[in-house]
Amino acid sequence: MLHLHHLVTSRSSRIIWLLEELGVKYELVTHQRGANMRALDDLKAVHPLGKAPTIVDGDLTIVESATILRYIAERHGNGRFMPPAGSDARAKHDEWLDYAEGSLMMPLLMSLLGGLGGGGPSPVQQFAGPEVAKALDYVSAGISGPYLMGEELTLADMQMSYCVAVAEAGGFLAERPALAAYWQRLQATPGFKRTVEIGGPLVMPFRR
Ligand SMILES: N[C@@H](CCC(=O)N[C@@H](CS)C(=O)NCC(=O)O)C(=O)O
Repeated sequence: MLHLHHLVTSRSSRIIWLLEELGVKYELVTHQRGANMRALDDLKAVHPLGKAPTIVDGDLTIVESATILRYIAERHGNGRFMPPAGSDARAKHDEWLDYAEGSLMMPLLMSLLGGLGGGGPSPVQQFAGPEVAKALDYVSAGISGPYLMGEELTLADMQMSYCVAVAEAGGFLAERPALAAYWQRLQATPGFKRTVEIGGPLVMPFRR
């Protein structure tokens, strides 16, 4: 049976969402964070990086949310929640799927964590701030219906959900009503609600 290694308040919620939508049987293994917010050694015993999400499916152990989402949708979901391979829509979908971690998360986290000391914008925040604004505006302008890809919920939305949750925690949605409304729609879906029931909140309250 597929095992999903889930770290509390983390990106692994994305995978719970997909598994629940597909009705795939899986075992959830929940890991706690240490005092420094890092994963504890029990996650490193599963994969040398000690990161969540990690899945173990038979002989295969893989990390990286986007890769895991694609793998599960293809292997266990008949390609559901993705536009057909080779289509323009699929290329755009995959751009969103990869953009979330490849370009958006790094400046977002730099901006958030760079401000933890207080005392005005830190050099890290000054560096990352304009990039976050550009990236979030790009996502906001790209929402092409209720969801990123239009009428249908896709893997791209599941992937983006964590980014938008972090953006909200950082106060970045206040001046982006379209992105805030998108986040409301995601949270209102039965699949997302079930995800939170099972895995808990995506992010912990953040002190700004
Ligand atoms: N790009 C990776 C990032 C994985 C990642 O950094 N996960 C965090 C949780 S949100 C983690 O495992 N943190 C624990 C640690 O770094 O010790 C993905 O999308 O899966």
